[in-house]
Amino acid sequence: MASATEGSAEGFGRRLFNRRVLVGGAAAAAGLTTIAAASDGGDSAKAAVTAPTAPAGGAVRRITLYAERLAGGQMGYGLEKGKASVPGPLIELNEGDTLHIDFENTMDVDASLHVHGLDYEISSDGTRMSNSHVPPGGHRTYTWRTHKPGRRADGTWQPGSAGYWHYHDHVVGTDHGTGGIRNGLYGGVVVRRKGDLLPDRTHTIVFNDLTINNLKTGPDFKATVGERVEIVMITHGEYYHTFHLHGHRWADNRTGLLTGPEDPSPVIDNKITGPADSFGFQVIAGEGVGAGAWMYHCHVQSHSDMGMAGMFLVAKEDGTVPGHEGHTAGTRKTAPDAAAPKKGAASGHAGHAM
Ligand SMILES: [Cu+2]
Repeated sequence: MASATEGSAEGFGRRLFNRRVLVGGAAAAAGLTTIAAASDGGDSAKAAVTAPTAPAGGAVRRITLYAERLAGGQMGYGLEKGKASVPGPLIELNEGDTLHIDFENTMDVDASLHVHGLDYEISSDGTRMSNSHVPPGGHRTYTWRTHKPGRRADGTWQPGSAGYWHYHDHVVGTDHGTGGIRNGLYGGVVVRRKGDLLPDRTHTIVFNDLTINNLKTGPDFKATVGERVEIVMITHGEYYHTFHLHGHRWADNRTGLLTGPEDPSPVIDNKITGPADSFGFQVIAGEGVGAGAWMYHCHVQSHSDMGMAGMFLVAKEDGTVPGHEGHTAGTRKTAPDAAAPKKGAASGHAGHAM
């Protein structure tokens, strides 16, 4: 294990939770969402979408974010003092929104906030080189802006900010924040475009070195069959990984969703991902396959064997998960994975290629 988190992740698991910060002003829909069933004919693209969607952006919001030391040498971001988590809170915006973040560094080392994908001035870069980091006990306001897509003056097309992004420290340990990221100073950002489908629940999964969310074995995520579940997937650290989810698949595009039968986006259930990559998608939990303990994992075999696996627990309406006896994927020596190598070939490679 090439991770400073080794030995510290145990006992940290119950600390894990994702605080969801909805900055754009839209309330996440509570109930089940449905899309009118698409017919098999050409009219399906016209089927009315009845699921809740993101509103237009343009709001100006302010939050406070704390950087804190956690047990076992870990570090986290939190919305309240004493409530830091790994990953940090998921921050949601709508295209056009501006977010002012009053950042307080409660730690005894310099820390910062650096975001991917959004618009910011150099004073909000979060790097030592731009003197936009925060000393121990200090405060700083970082401002993130977003914009809608549009036509530039020269007629070319400018992409909007909508997407699955992330933020992280950029100064702890090294001038690249290597120590901060390794210890847990990271979190997800979702920027939605007007009309984007809103999920019932969102889970953030971060492959960080050989951990998931800085845990030695991947955390389990819960949903009820039929819920629209959004996954925000981020990678950090030293390695390339492949993210695989059992029983569900998604479109390899901005939203992870197809817009209709003619949408050319590839549909996948496995995606290669490297340091600082991020992507996201939505699935209907158990759609076509039913409730169950559906594994997700890195599909680099030695990585999954070393614990980079967890469960997407899709419960029936009565709350039970068929076939789930309470263990997590990462605690099994040999994953019960139909796609895994033949019996006997999946174990014994711990340390391989590390
Ligand atoms: Cu991996």
